[in-house]
Amino acid sequence: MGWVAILMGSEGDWPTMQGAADTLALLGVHCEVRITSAHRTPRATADYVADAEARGCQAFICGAGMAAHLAGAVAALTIKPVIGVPIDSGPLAGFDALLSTVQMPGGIPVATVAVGKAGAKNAAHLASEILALNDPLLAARVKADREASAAKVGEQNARLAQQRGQKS
Ligand code: RP5
Repeated sequence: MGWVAILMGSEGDWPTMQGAADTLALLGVHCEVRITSAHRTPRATADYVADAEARGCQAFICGAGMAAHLAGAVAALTIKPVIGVPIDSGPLAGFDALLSTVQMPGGIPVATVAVGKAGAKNAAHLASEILALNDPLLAARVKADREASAAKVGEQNARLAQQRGQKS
């Protein structure tokens, strides 16, 4: 079965990126997590991408803040899907990271998700959906997770209706 690499530029990104690891675990997708920087450790980043690809990595999730070039640098090195998570770690609250991650030149795509924790979670969902294209058991788990998420909304609606004494 394929697996996913979660990369981030600094240990300060982990509280955000942990959501991606937790979501992959929930969906039964194996992942490796590494701190590696496009700017501070460019050669180690390139070496890791080559090694991960050789070991069967199917998608890369890259989180970075500020001048967030990690996802783009990884995308330049692989034709596996790369998902970028902009992180709000700098004084510009993630807007800098969003633009740095999303504004890739044509031909080198980075699938960019929302800034911060929702983005990290969605990166894991998107990676799982990509792997599920060739894995029916994973596809069933992804579908079950969607259904559980919808059921939660239904429960919230019923609870609110009960509090307000109205029909749900
Ligand atoms: C980026 O710069 C990292 O992804 C991090 O979000 C930000 C700040 O890193 P530190 O200076 O805190 O290590 O490269």
